Amino acid sequence: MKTIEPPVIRLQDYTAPAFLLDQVDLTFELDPDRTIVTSKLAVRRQDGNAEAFHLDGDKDMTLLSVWIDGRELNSDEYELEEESLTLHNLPDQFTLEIQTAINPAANTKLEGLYRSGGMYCTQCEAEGFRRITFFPDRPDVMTRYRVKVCAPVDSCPILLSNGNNVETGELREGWHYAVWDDPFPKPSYLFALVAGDLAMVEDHFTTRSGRDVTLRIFVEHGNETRCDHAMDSLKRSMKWDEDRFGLEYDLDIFNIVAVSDFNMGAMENKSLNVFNAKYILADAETATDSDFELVEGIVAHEYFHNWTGNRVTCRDWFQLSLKEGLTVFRDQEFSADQRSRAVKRIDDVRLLRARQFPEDSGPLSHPVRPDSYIEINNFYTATVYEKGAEVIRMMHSLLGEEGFQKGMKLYFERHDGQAVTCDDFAAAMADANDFDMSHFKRWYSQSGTPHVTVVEDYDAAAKRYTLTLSQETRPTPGQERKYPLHIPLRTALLDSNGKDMAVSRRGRSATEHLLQMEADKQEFVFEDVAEKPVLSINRDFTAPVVLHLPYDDATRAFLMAHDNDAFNRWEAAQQYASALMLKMVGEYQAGKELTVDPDFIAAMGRVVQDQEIDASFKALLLTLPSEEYVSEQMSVVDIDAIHAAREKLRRAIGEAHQDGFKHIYDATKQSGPFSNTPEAAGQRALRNSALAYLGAADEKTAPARLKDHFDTADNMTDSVAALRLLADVTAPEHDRAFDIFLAKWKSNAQVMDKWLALQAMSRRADTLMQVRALLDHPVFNIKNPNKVRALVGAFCSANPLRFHAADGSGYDFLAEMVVKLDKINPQVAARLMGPLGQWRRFDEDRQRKMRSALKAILDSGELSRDVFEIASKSYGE
Ligand code: B3K
Ligand code: ZN
Repeated sequence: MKTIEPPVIRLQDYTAPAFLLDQVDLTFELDPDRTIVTSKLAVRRQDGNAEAFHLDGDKDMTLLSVWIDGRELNSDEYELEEESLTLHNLPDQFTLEIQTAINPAANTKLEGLYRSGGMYCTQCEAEGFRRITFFPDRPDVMTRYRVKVCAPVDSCPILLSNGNNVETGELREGWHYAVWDDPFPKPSYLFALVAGDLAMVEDHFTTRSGRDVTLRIFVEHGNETRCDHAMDSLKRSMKWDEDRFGLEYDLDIFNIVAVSDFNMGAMENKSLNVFNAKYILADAETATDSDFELVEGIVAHEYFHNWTGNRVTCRDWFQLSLKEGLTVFRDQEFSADQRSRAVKRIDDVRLLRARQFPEDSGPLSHPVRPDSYIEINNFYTATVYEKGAEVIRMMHSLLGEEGFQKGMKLYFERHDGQAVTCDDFAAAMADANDFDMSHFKRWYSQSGTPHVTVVEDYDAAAKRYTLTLSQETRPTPGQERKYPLHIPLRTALLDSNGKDMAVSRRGRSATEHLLQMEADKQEFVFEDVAEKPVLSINRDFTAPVVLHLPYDDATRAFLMAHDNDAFNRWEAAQQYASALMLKMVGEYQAGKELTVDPDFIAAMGRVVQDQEIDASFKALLLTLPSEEYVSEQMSVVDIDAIHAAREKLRRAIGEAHQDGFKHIYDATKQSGPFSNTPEAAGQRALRNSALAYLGAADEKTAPARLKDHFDTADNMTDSVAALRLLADVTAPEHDRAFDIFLAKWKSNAQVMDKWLALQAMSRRADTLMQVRALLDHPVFNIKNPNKVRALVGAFCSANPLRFHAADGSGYDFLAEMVVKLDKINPQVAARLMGPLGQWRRFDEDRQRKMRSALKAILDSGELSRDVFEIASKSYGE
């Protein structure tokens, strides 16, 4: 390995900052190749023993001059290294001025100040501010910012930064400036600057205490009409945060800017959120229903950060989940309150299982609060975000809504304006409720997904039902020994009619009980249990665990039909289907004919016929577990077998219930203008699910049927549904539909991302060849993260059948792309590598090929910290 191993940063080494800042004044003279940044810091010694003041920097930045209290330092009066500037012999209080030159046009890492489509924008979280100026770039240094932005009027009529615009004016020939002052102290990662020629959409929101807030969304000219949904989502988020959390917005202005080149989804910079354009722009013609939901969820998420993240921030980056887990929980609750709660919960659990569970059982497994990292950008993970949100949700289940809100109130009373830790959050929850969180907090420090095994016993004579639960978490890297966790499980017992029985536990009679498991093995006794019950446990997925239940198929079918907890109804269907698919996998591997269980087909038939359930929930019940989910349950993944089993089952369901699906397809056709209400979206989801089953049932007529669906679609959801299925087909209809789509939408970046991804996810055998050809297509651009994720990301992460081709061609392709991308954008490159880290789960031949792809990356020359960390941890010993 040629890379010199970069240092490991550890939580246990944390020390408080030696110097604090009272004020920061920044001046930017914007120029594409040479922007001059002047920073003036009012510095105060915090630690009397501290000798040196350490400022972070970056090798892409040039230091021009350093001044202390008005005197310029000679170069022998400071230590300048590639990534730092250190000052010695300092007074207790002083003014430090630093001038740097940076090159936004050459910044392909998209961290710090960069150019995107002719505008200037910034991304500073986590450590991008140090690419703008030398600074104590750590979240526990909070201060007030005053920012002067200078630029030519014609190319940059719009000049934005955080806080309030307090001054504007003319400068030399053709130049102007704007001064922005942010009254709220903030860490450097929340700094933002945007300048360019942008169109603006404006609206207003009046807070409950009467503050009139101006809301503005800035987009490229021509996109003004595509902001309505984002603006509406913002206003609903502001109102919801007042109603549910009692939290109001705190400034007179809230700006959002949409940019085309962005590493992540969006960024919560104080009063100047910067978004990946993909998560702002949405209209009936170009956005799918899932796009509408994502825009709503992400706009809400960034807005909610204003309190959970900005007003109270993280002490250090190990505490990232303090703001992310909590804010994800808040955005999930917002979306649940806006649309179907059950459907939202199921979607969230599917995401957790698809992304977090594999992460937690693989080489990159880490606790919600990691203990160490090489590159913090690698820790914006499903564990920190989604499992972090589950940890907050469990606190909510344990304390109830009222108790949880009491905890939130105390958290803000104690910590507003501070940079704090996950322990501080848990302490506020504990103290406000007089609840002992000491055991529960292990969820923050222990990695891995607990497995809970359930054994039941019913004593008919005593009318007593006893559950014996045991928990086990398998070892993860760096954590050999695991301890029991505090696991809340909402539970009910169903009678033979499928109704929740009133049963007693510890003298309290109720139809639902929250079991709290704390030991490795524990008994839970229920009294007054009139008949042998059917267990419904972990309702609404109260705990993020894997359950091992003593159910047979008949019990699963019973719960699928009767459980009054919608989540567990869906879960029973999923478990029933997974068990069946695994059995079929066994048959496939033994070279036998695959047999389909008629009882399962009949159970699905009852779902098809059910008139009571709403359309979106029905569509979910009809969706078989993904190939990835089933893989998770196999000791050695056999993608071909899983694919064969799933296809066979889909065909059997489609054939058996053709009439029912035809009826659904016709009955759910909508007429009149497009509507994006949850009801209308539900109808579309159900109709497209019926379309898929009809196609599976009759492969001969499928291409024509799909092409007809495509031709008659009057919205993006239906067009994409048709293309997704046509993508797998080898027929003239395939090429025609993809060509028509390209011709119609080639100038729309968001739609072209879909066009690329749909082709990359095709199950056709020639997919990798197509993907390679698309790398040279004019709509592809390797410097644009959305395009890379749409083409390379979709192939490697969302097309297991072709990515895991037996000849290793998928692995070699990914290695080649990672090496190439690492030179351009390390964050994007590192994020593509996840699938290679799963090598231990595959057969020996694939293991060898996956590891050799990782080795090729490690041996390719100098690597970024980002790629080095993921590749070396994934490769293993
Ligand atoms: N906080 C940002 C993510 C920043 C990513 C830095 N690599 C978006 C969010 O979670 O809201
Ligand atoms: Zn966030």
